Amino acid sequence: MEFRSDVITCSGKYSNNQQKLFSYGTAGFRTKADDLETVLFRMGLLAALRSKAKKAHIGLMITASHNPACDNGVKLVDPYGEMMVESWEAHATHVANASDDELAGVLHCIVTEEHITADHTAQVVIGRDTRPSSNTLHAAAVSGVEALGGKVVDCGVVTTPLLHYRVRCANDPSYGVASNEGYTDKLVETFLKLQSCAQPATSCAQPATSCYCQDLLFDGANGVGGLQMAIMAPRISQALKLTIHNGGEGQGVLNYRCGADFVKVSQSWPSGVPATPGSRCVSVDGDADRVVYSYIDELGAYHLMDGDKIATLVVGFLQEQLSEAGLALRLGLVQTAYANGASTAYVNDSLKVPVGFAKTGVKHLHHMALSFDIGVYFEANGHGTVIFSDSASAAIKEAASTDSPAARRLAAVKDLINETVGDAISDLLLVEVILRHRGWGMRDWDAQYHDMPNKLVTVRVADRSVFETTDAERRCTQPAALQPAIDDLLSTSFLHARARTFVRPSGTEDLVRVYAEAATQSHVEELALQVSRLVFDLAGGVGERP
Ligand code: NG1
Ligand code: ZN
Repeated sequence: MEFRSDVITCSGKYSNNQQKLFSYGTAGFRTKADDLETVLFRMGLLAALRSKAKKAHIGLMITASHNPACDNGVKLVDPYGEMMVESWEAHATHVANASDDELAGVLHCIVTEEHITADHTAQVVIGRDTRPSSNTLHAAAVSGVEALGGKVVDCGVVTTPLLHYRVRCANDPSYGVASNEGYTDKLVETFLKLQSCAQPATSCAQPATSCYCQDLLFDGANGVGGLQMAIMAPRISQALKLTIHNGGEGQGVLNYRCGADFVKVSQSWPSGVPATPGSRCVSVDGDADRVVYSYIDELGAYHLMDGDKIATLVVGFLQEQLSEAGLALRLGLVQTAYANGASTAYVNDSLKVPVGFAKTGVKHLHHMALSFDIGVYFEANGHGTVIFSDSASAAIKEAASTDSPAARRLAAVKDLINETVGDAISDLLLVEVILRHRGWGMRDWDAQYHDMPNKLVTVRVADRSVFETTDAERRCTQPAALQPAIDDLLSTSFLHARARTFVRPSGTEDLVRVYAEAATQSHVEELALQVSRLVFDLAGGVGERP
């Protein structure tokens, strides 16, 4: 294949004039939007090559998820709607960082290494979020695909999970209709089917906390989730009465003091949503792939229901349905080190379902979940889904053809779930199905286990690449002095035995994260502070010492 320099720079329009180095991390490239135009053009080129290599549709999503509105990002999606394979991440980093003069050589190397031939026309499915910068970046990506003679399937402004769904359907029509409406119809119809078979919602004095209540406040983070929910809410109103807040379009700033990331990290109610005792709220993030719930009890106290609470609810439900349907399938949960210790103990000890630990980043969780017949995976921040093996799907389908209500419920639940990637909207509908099925209010759900007090803080260091971790990121091997110092701290008398802490470099931002969990909030505060200071002192902290 020929790579003329005027073609692969769009006659100089997309030149690499930057000193900045880009690295394709757990969520692709993510940084200030102003730095990304050439990167997006080049990811258009790379997506076209990946499509030729796989002879299939490839996805390209423009979003920086829960990050501030001034950021943006891009990630590529493989044919079955999964994150792009790790071996191509290095190609992405090389392509993004090459000088204009080096670029043709880098592209040639990829073509040779991946045995790419010119005979397949590239097809790239492109989606973008609501950020102001997404339009310009979209134009750059389209130009990149077209520069290599590829065709673009433009999904417009969509949630990240919808883009993953579109890629999957483009390559595997049996998964669903490959259009935005196809996705909406699939979720709406399956949800209404499941809810129409469920117990009627009862009315009681404190609906949101003591029994299932159809009223739900929706916090759209002022992003694309609000737009998608505005389409769906009227169509499901007979089963779920959603009131949309932070719906974007002039209602507020994207991800600012609202949305799933804000709610999870600050453990507080989102701004822009009325906070009345007895109300419950579901928050999604800026691109609607994460979801967390919150509620305010009758006494006015705030409660967070994070990804761990959702995971345990889903695992408990699937376990019960499998047993009712008489299906002996291997069910398992995959978590990360950030999972609250109480949730792990609940699933292991009370539900007796195996729990695996993967590194942060959904591709790692997804991969491990494939080892179960039915693998549930969730990050504590609310990113997660359920995946079914082919044999599990076949067994459920067969059982559903008999008159087993549980098997039929499982078959419908499989349709409701977006197996390609965590999907806030599909996940929240599943949560509602389970709560309704059980007649549970928020307090019933919350009572499954009590979270250990915990805290997540960040520390800036000169070079986060000096950090290395092991044991699913639960221990730090570099800088060498850090883990022994943390172990010393954990053995000191001010902490009880159940305290836990770990340090890892972020894969998406230029900082290091410190997580602490202990028996009391004051222990957590102290532990997080002490570990942050160790990181700062032993690993070249920048700015003010914690
Ligand atoms: P990093 O920045 O690597 O911690 C964050 C989240 C991940 C994942 C990615 C992708 C935490 C602690 N980390 O990764 O779970 O969601 O962003 O968006 O929430
Ligand atoms: Zn997101």
